Order: sequence, then structure tokens, then C-alpha cells
Amino acid sequence: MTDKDERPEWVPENATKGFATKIMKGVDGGHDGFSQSQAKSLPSDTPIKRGLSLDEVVNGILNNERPILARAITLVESNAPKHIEKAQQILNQILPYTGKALRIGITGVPGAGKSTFIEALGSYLCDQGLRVAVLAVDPSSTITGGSVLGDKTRMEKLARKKNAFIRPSPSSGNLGGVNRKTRETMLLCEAAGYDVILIETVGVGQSEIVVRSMVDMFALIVLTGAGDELQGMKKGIMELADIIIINKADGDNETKAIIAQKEYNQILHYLRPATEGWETKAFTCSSYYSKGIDIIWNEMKSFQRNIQASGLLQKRRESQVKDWIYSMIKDQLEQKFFRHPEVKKIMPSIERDVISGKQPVTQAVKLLFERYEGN
Ligand SMILES: Nc1nc2c(ncn2[C@@H]2O[C@H](COP(=O)(O)OP(=O)(O)O)[C@@H](O)[C@H]2O)c(=O)[nH]1
Ligand SMILES: [Mg+2]
Repeated sequence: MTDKDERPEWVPENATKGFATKIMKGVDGGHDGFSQSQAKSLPSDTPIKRGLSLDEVVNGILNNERPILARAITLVESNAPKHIEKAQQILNQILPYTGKALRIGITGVPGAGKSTFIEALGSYLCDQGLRVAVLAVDPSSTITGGSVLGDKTRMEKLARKKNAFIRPSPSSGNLGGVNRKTRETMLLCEAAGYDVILIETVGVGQSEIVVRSMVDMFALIVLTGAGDELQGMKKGIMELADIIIINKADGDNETKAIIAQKEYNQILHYLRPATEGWETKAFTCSSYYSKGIDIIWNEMKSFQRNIQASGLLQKRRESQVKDWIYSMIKDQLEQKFFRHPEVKKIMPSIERDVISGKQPVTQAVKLLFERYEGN
């Protein structure tokens, strides 16, 4: 092909080389811009062809075909009514195969090392022949589109293991929506046969409460310098934890971590236990050097055995599902109320009246509900 042939036909006949237009040679590859050789080396989570039947999707999940699992999760994460409907059909079918995994929530301030810990624990478990799914609940990504967890780059080692499945946080919707999406994603992963589900969340706002309400065990990751940190730490979050992990116990930090461990254990003694019949204890580890991970996993296993034997696991899950029903009803009622055309119409004037003291709040709300109920 000559240079002239490559020019579009609208280029003037007498145009010199300076005429700024040229057609570039196409790249060697598919529409996604990857060359064929690269495309072959992509992980198997890349999209697959559309149009699978419900049975094919369900079987694909049960056989842990990762592209199908990933696509089912995308359906669960969608807000489109058509997708929600399809997702519910899938969930309905896989429900009998769920519930066998140990569900662990992991929280802590940004930088505590949650992602690094998950990577270390996840890799350790994969090496033991267990299958691990990692999910995330990140409130910042739902509000600002940013990510506090920022774990995409940090779990590269784990992502390469064939027994690991990593799914970043659903990035749209309110906390209620994220709650549903994460729970349903967890169920899909269980049906696909994952033995351990690790859910990372940041200790900000309500997200740790939401995650606490969907897991069997809750782990709090902290750093040394416990004296200062304990002062600032909300007692509430410590009372949610079934295990406290003092991370970065390496180098100069190791001795400090051991001192912090003693301090935490002393304080835990005076707190209400998160789980009836279970004593929450503090452990040290270095996620970065994968030190102490085996001891922490033993503690987690022992927790699982304990709550299984006492029947608490069953009870906890039953009450979690019940709470889920109520929280979903509340979410939907709230949305319906605020989207109601009559409510939307009179809301601004009601607000003005209340702010300027023309109307008491109780009466204003009563009026809004009358409009909502069509009276
Ligand atoms: N020295 C040391 N650094 C760590 C350890 N765990 C995490 N880090 C570092 O701490 C920083 C924050 O870790 P990250 O896992 O992203 O924290 P997250 O925000 O809680 O998920 C990173 O630079 C990690 O490399 C550890 O055990 N030892
Ligand atoms: Mg993180």
C-alpha cells in the first residue's frame, strides 16, 4: 500500500506531506485494543458472550466458571429492573448451595494494612487448598467515585492464584444498595464453592455496621502506638470485633506491637464481647512479611468451631437475614416516599414553613404523609 492510498479521499490532490492527515495502520488485534497474543493471556474474568440461558448461568456458577460468576455479579450490581429480575432468578436457584463459607469482615482505618492482610491471609489459605473470595465495601466509592480502600494494585499476588476470586466494591448506589449487592455477591461466591469470604471495609461511617451485619466474624486491624490510638478509637468498633489484629509487627515495630497486644488484651477484658461465649483477643502479625498469619487463621478456625458447636452461627445468620428483610423494606419505603410526585411538589414549601417557624415539624410530616397516602 502506498502512502497515497492511505490518505482519505477528501484530502486535496495537491496536498503536500504537511497536510495534517493520515490514516494509521490498524493494530493487530481485537476490538478491545488487545493484540491476539495478549488477549489469550488475559485472566478468565473477561466478558463472555451474551445470551446464556438461566440454567447455563446457574450451572456455570455451580461449576465455578469465573466469567459466568463475574457476569452474574454484574447483574446483581446493576440497578436496571431487567437485570434485577434476572439476578433474582439466578439467586433463587443457587440459594440451596449457599451458606457453607466462613464469612469474615475486616475493618480498620485507611493505611492499617487491611488489603495487605487480606492478600497475606488469602494467599496462605489458597496454599492450603482453600478457595477464597475477596469483596469490598467502600463508602467513599459510592459517594465520590473515589476509593478509600484502593486495593486494586495491592492484591496482585493473590489475584494470580487460581483459588482466589477478587471483586472490587460496587461503585454506585446508596449504602442500602451496596448492602444488598454485597450480600448477594457473597451468596453467588458461596454457590461457586468458595470456602472463605473476606470482606474489606473501611472504619468510616456506617459501613462497618453494614458489614458486621452480614458476616460470621469481624476482625479489626490496628497499628501499634496503642496508647494514643486506643484513646481515639471508638469503643463501639472494638465491641464489634471478634479478633483484633495488630499489624506491621516487623522491624522496629515488633516490640511495640507486643506491648500494644498486652494493652489491647487488658482493655478487651472490660468490654462487652462481640459474640456471646467468645473472648476477643489481640494478635500481632506482619502482613507484609506474612508473619503470624497462621496463628490468626487458627484463631479464626477456632471461632468458627465454637459458634458452630454452640448453635450461635445458625442463630446469627437467621437474625441477619431477618434484619436484611427489614432494612430492605425501610430502604424501599424511603425511596418511594421521596420519589412520590406529591411529596416532591410540596417538600420545598414545607421545608420553608418549618424553617421560618410557620409550622411545627410534627404537623409538617403528618401533612407530607397525608399527601403520600393520597388523602
Ligand atoms: N512494614 C509493614 N508495612 C505494611 C504491612 N502491612 C501493610 N503495610 C503497608 O502499609 C500501607 C497500607 O497498606 P494497605 O494494605 O493498603 O492498607 P489499607 O488501607 O488498610 O488497605 C502499604 O504501604 C503497605 O505496604 C506490614 O505488615 N508491615
Ligand atoms: Mg485497602
